[in-house]
Amino acid sequence: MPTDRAATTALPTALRRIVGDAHVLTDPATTESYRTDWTGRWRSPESTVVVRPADTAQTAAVVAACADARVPVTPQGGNTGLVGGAQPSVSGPSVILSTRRMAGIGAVDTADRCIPVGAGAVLADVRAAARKAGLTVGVDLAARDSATIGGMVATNAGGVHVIRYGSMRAQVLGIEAVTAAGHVFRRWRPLRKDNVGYDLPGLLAGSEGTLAVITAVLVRLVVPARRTAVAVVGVNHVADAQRVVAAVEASGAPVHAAELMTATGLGLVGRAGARNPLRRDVPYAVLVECAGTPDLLAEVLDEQDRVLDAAVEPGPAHRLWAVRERHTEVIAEVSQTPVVKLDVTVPSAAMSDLVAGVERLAADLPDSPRPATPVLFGHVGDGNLHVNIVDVPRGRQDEIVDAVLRLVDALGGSISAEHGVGRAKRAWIELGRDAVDLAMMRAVKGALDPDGLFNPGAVLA
Ligand code: FAD
Ligand code: 2HG
Ligand code: ZN
Repeated sequence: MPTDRAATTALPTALRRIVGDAHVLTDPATTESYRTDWTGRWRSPESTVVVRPADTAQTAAVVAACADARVPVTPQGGNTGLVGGAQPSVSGPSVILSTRRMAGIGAVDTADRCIPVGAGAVLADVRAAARKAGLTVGVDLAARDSATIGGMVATNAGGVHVIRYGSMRAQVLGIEAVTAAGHVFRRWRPLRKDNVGYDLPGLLAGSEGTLAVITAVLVRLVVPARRTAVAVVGVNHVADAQRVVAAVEASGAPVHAAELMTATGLGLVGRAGARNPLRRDVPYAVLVECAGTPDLLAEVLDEQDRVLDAAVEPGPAHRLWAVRERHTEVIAEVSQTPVVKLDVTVPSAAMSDLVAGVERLAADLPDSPRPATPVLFGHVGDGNLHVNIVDVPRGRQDEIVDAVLRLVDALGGSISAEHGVGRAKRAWIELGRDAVDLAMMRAVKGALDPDGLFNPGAVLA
């Protein structure tokens, strides 16, 4: 969207009138944390203005003011996204609309099992509120102390319990959002069934700030299992990890999580203080959480001849979970170059080929400054693997991303399982989405945001 210079100079003044002086940030030192993403790889220009509306009405007024000034708006929640989606990259003036002040959490509706929250409410706080009513949110992830519900809906976040409860889209019972025209769109009924026309809330889920600013969500809640058991199980092969998960499922115990780790990842997090609970070194480990008792889970594992070793505990088993959850943070700390971070799914039968293929590709890279090392982990029960490669030489990063994503496509997978496309994967969107599909997506974008106000440069070029 072309910008009118006179209007953009006046924009901060107009925004201050809407949200108050304290909530329009222009000083680059103050805006730094909003302008840099979690990985440190994506940075917005210093000229980016941050505006922090308090509620939906202010958000609508901010969007209208930005539209008048022809200045693009990038919504931002907790800024924990891993694909650069919350960092405007446009060279001209642009605005980050932070939702963090819209963090209100309403009363739990126990009859219809849901909770109304502002888009800026942080997942951990919403989970805590639900827990007081004996309920929980079906989605959980390691960034729970910062990730916002609005950001999680906007990315259709996955996390560790997708295998049990589905991803964030499935947790949306109602939604409120500000459109590019500055209108407030609201579907807000706690209904499990509602088939009147198109699923617009479902469309906004996963739209990554390109179609509307989500201001509030009516989040579905679920009844947590009364008892859970967690095991970290050592195996020789990826296929054996999949067999272990299938065996637990076949036992009738609902599986709540199934997370793959490798010897490399276990070694890294172990050196950072999260000790491998297994008594021997193993090539792969799978963390399985299921409803039931540790005795029942141990019984199932005892019957599996592929199991090399296992540590079983009653849930929540924080010690076992820490080994899995610390991967992202530890990987970021150890790499001497920006981590190549991909998030892909393949059909279950292709998972072993994916792992072997990534290891081959990394081995072909030059050992500079150190050998490039793949650290693979993730939600194996959903076919979702997080491909992280540390110490990839700076000049070879795009090449390895391209090779891995083409491998994923060739294996019939998806180049974005749960983190989204953002800016990081925009150049590869044609892999896995054909011309008709892309044309329909562009038509949706054109209809809902004809002037390209929201998050230009993310998702679609
Ligand atoms: P942000 O990073 O602020 O924004 C993400 C995207 O959503 C951007 O495109 C932004 O424009 C848009 N957006 C944000 N808020 C709104 C809004 N209100 N309206 C419209 N658009 C909006 N992700 C997973 O899926 N599964 C995981 O298991 C997982 N684990 C993680 C663990 C760690 C340690 C970290 C750092 C990240 C992890 N993530 C995971 C990624 C991240 O936490 C999720 O993508 C999360 O949903 C982002 O929420 P956020 O509030 O931080 O959004
Ligand atoms: C997880 O499952 C997140 O922990 C982050 O999706 C994955 O760091 C990553 O690549
Ligand atoms: Zn994940």
